[in-house]
Amino acid sequence: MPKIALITGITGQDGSYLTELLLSKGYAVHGLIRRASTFNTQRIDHLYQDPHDVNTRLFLHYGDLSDSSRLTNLFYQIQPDEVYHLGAQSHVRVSFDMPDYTGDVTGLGTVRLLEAIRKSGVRCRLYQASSSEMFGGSPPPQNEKTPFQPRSPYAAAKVYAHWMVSNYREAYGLFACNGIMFNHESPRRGETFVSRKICRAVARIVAGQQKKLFLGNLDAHRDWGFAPEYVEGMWLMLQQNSARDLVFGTGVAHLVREFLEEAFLHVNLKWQNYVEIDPRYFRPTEVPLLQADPSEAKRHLQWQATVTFKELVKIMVGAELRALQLSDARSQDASLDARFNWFKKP
Ligand code: NAP
Ligand code: F7E
Repeated sequence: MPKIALITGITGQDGSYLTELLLSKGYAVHGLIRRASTFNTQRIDHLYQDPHDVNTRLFLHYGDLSDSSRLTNLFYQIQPDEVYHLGAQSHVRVSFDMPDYTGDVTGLGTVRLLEAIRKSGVRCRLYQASSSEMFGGSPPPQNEKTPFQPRSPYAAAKVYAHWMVSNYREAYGLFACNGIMFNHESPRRGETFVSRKICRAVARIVAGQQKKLFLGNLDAHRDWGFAPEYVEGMWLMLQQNSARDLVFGTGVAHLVREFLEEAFLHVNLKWQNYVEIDPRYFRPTEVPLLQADPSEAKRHLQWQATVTFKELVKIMVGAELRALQLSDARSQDASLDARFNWFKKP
């Protein structure tokens, strides 16, 4: 019998890569999707399988993290062996506009999921998507012992989710892990996160479709890695003999300004000629410097990020240029193909 996985947030960046990873390992994958008036499954459309086919291993279920009874019913119905909880209102800037909603979905949504596991009595392992944002104002490098100092409604909601998962592990013996992941990006990143916003703008400027790029704070440091490597870390956490929380990152931090510089260099343009600062993208409280100490993940899982900052920017700018047919589809990086042969290239 194949192992059964349930993924919340399957339509997101990480959910799509994780689905590919688990399908490649022979899992049956069930995903929670939100009902929307427009299609929201673009990131997993290439994985679609006809539900009438007996060999189908990907199943999608309507549901929402705000709906407890639906979550509980899905556990009875699916009986998963492994649960990957990735669903969230994940945008930090937006969380200042929608603190109530963010607390409900990102914080309480996790509690609803934990309760669904407990009430249904299904014996499963749980991965929960904690975030480096929880470290907020704590000085770098940040690791499993670093105190949390959340600086946004998003980060505060994640801290709540994190501690609730720890509590259910202690109180009810649930095999539950928090992966404290630093920023990870890819060509499938949401268009309003800074990495994708910059790379998309570079291609559109080259194509003559955009003249200016409006950004906020260029002086924050982030530890940016490549998303497919991070979903491998999620899977590894649930294959261990015991549950523990771990930090995932590259260990190297760069300024937003450096990301800009690197992305525009790929097309031989000076970013200073195109970028303007728009205060609407500033956050009421910013997190100045996130840099992981991922040594515990290496020790316990032999997990290590291998894609460098320069490679990441190259992958992302390259994907945007190809999407606008500004470079040859065959220009895909061959070494990347060899290293990540389990996922289908965007
Ligand atoms: P993402 O692309 O924003 O995806 C979020 C997913 O959650 C989407 O599938 C979204 O559905 C779903 N979702 C949102 N509200 C929901 C609700 N009320 N009910 C059910 N599903 C809902 O995020 P990501 O980058 O893949 O990140 C995955 C998880 O890791 C998130 O929890 C994020 O907070 C966390 N995280 C991310 C990073 C990172 O750098 N990427 C780092 C640390 C932690 P729709 O597609 O319908 O919107
Ligand atoms: O911002 C600055 C911004 O929105 C990065 C989420 O996945 O990672 C992500 O959160 C930096 C910040 O990511 C713009 O102020 C400047 O300093 O790409 P971001 P994030 O806030 O770090 C963590 C780990 C998560 O858990 C989250 O879910 O870039 N910045 N100008 C800008 N940011 C955005 N979005 N847009 C700008 O125009």
